[in-house]
Amino acid sequence: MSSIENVENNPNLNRVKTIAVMKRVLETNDQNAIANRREFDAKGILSINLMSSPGSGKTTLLEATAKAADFKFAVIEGDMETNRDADRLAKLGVQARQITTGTACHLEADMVREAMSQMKLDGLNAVFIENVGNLVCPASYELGSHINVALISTPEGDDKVLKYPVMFRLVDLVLITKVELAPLFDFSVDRVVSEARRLKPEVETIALSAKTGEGMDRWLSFVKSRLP
Ligand SMILES: Nc1nc2c(ncn2[C@@H]2O[C@H](COP(=O)(O)OP(=O)(O)O)[C@@H](O)[C@H]2O)c(=O)[nH]1
Ligand SMILES: [Mg+2]
Repeated sequence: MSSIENVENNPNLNRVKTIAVMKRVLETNDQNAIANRREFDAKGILSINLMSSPGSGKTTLLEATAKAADFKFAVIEGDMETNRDADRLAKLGVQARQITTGTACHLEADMVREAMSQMKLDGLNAVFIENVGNLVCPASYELGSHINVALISTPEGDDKVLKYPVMFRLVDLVLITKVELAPLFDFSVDRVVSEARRLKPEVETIALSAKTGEGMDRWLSFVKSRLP
């Protein structure tokens, strides 16, 4: 093997190269996130990034929010494939733009930027961004949102917070969803609240059910209290 091939196949060097590329990707993402935030600010819009495992109730929460909210909002939906979530919100008269990420397990700020450019943002009070469902990758990509929210549903189990510390250190609010099912899943709301506070003492927590309506008033008050 020539010395050039030796260098190119060196696993340590490849790791360094990968890290350098990732650093550039994240720096570019941060620039786009700053531009998104500036646009939200200029238009007086609160933007909220919803992150969770698939199926923990992000879209159902947005549907319930659409039925109860007295502020104007639009939704940016992130999924790897299909327009299903945007269609669910559009049915309720909410302006909803779907982003399909293909293979990516998270939204990036330039995807959100592109969606924003296709939306009517004037006159809105809030934009909810439903991230691709998982508790890992979305935590590494700023979108320009003012508030980051993690949802954890009772069927997922009450042990998840400390398993995904990067996510739970990032978020401003933890929503415990499907709370009416907590007894069925031996789910301790107190455990989740105390573990979330262990990672981030100032984090807010709300337990709610989009199906029974329990806790929805606290969620709506939380959002309204942060509108510009
Ligand atoms: N029992 C119950 N089911 C819920 C609640 N919220 C959502 N679901 C159900 O959970 C499933 C996944 O919800 P969805 O909103 O699509 O989750 P997403 O993937 O996080 O957007 C659906 O079958 C919903 O009907 C809730 O508060 N209580
Ligand atoms: Mg969804």
